[in-house]
Amino acid sequence: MASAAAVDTMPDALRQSRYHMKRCFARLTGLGRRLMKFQHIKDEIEQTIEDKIERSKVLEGSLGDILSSTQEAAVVPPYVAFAIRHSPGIWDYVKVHADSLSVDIITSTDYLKFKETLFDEDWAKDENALEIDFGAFNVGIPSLVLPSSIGDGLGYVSKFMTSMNSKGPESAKPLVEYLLTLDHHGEKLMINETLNTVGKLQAALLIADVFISALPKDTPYQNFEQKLKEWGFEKGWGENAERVRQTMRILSEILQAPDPTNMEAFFSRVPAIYKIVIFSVHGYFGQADVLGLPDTGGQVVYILDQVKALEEELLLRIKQQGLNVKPQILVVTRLIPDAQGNKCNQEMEPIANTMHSHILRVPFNTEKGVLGPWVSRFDIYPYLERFSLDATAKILELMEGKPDLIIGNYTDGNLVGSLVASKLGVTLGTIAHALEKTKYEDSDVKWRELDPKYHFSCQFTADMIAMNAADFIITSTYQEIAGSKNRPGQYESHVAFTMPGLYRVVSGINVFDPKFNIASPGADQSIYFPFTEKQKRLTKFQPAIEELLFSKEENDEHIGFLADRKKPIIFTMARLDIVKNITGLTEWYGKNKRLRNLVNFVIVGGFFDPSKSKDREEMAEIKKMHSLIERYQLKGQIRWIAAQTDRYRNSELYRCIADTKGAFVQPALYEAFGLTVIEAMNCGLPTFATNQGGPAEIIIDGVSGFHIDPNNGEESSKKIADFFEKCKGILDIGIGCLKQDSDA
Ligand code: UDP
Ligand code: LCN
Repeated sequence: MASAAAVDTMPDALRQSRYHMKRCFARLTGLGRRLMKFQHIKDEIEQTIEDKIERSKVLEGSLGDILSSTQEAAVVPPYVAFAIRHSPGIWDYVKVHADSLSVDIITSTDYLKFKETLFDEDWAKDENALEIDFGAFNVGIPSLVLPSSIGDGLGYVSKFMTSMNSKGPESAKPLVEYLLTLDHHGEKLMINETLNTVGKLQAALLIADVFISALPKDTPYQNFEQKLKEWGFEKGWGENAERVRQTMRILSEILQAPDPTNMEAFFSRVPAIYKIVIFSVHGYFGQADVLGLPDTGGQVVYILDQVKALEEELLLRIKQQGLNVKPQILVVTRLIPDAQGNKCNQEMEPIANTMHSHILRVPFNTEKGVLGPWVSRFDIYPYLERFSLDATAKILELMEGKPDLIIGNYTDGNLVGSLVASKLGVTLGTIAHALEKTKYEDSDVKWRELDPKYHFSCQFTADMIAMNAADFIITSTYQEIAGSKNRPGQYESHVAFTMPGLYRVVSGINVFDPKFNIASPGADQSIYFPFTEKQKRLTKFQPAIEELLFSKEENDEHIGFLADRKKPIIFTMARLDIVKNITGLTEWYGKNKRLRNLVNFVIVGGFFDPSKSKDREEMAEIKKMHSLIERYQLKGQIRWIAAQTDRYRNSELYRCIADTKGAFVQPALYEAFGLTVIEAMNCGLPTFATNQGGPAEIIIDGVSGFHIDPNNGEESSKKIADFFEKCKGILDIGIGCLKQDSDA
């Protein structure tokens, strides 16, 4: 979506500051062909117009607004092309001639071509270069307009359906037709062919209402089932008279004069889903001894939490609607024959605290047989098509038919989900929480350079196929879809982008599509509760945690030691991915003497021996950790603990850190959501978390925690040190007062 109005003022604004602007543009083009980010452009302008007053005069008004909304600029002398983002999801592209300062509003396609010339000029000029336009398939699909409504798809769809059903008596016909399709194993639900028109349904609902109103509210459905059947009603309206009457009233009101609240309420009662398949393919997907292993973190925790919640919800709805159906949920993942002492080599595993949910593991079959070892999520693509076929066969067998809903998670699960859903003709929901594209700067235009390591050409293609195939997309936050004021969202970065030499995406996804819905993950409150709830504390873990944190010896589980155990602890826990930036935090700590004097530092993550890891990034990070501990002489102040796999013990670890009056720090270069942030906060730890990604939306800076800038370690470590200094000051005053009291 673009707003040409804002850039319409650009020619005038440039004209008014012609002298300074000509110098600025000469400076930009003087640098030669390049891609520049906002900060870089700002620095150049500041250096050109040295005088502060002059500079602010020039940058006041619309020119300043436009420049501050610029995400990047492609410099191809004598032109500079700007990608301007006015607000989430709203972009304009303009091309300015550096000498004449003439301004042309250009299309996203032209902007991408301009950008491509910086990387592969021949391809940029090639008329046959592959161009992808998913937008072309969206004609006629209703779309939101307001950036503030992005992510509230359900609310919008309810309103849209309300308006569609308000166009006269026959406009509810599709609703009647939909109800007629409902059945379970061939048994009709809600209505049968007797009620095949809006008029007949309305009349029958009236009669039924009079009849049911006369019954005691708790009369079981079976007692009046026969009567309702005579009028054309089938099972599914409710378990007793009260519930049936409510459901019928809601529908009668919709047929009389639809409104979004009733629309949503009615559809939440329609029995349509009993069997769900969730694809979460990569990593070690298990319930024990897997967390902290490469590629195995929040996604596993999140899916297992969701399965429990989904099963509870299914059971409740089935009961409330008066049906006698068993739900079934299968989490389908990869079977890893070379599992490292966990259950990832078992085909079926019941999911704890559920009755009808299982993990189903299907191996990666290749021409050479079943693949044994774990495979990084970046290298997984060659196996997925075959996996989809094998998984489909197994699912059909176990479910004795098709599932009612397929959910994908992360790129690989979403791609498999889209293949299986399209083959079986089943509704598809996708979840990503971590699209890789925004984690690595310019990962699209630099795809050639990054492909040997990350295979982004496959990953971004898979992401776009899945997100466009999805009937709905669940995101963790608003920022995941459309970012914040200054930073584009993860999905938004797929709107228009290019991989020079491969293909150009002129319309990859529409962030205003109502398929986007925000439903944030939570932390299991029965595990992650505040350290102050003494009676609930998991004291059985405390001796082991004491050893883990404070014993002086180094072994396979911990290295380093804490010489002064009275100091508070700053704590971090993550997989040792580069993006998690644990080495960054170690370096900030190493460099900041004040912080080192105030607090100890405890890390949980990875292994100590790089040769034990099969993950490229983890190996590099392990080596870096050792060299930082050496360079900054951290022993005595740092405790590095290997990845921990027990969620219960980890929750007590957070609380033990809180006992030391410590804090949690999440320093990621980019974090999609960040489960550790909410786990730590639930345990009562003051939390400092990256301002790049989900945590920026989870935490209100200075109110519920603190934002830190992973790209400015000095400022971030100062912020942490200031906090502890302030706390120490308050504590010293408190101790002073207590002493005075006792002296008196
Ligand atoms: N975790 C763990 N042991 C570790 C590292 C992480 O149990 O050594 C858990 C952590 O408590 C959280 C999840 O793994 O539940 C990590 O989720 P997050 O969203 O923070 O990051 P992700 O790993 O998904 O990128
Ligand atoms: C993936 C991530 O990268 C994390 O930021 C999330 O917290 C996790 O999934 C669960 O949603």
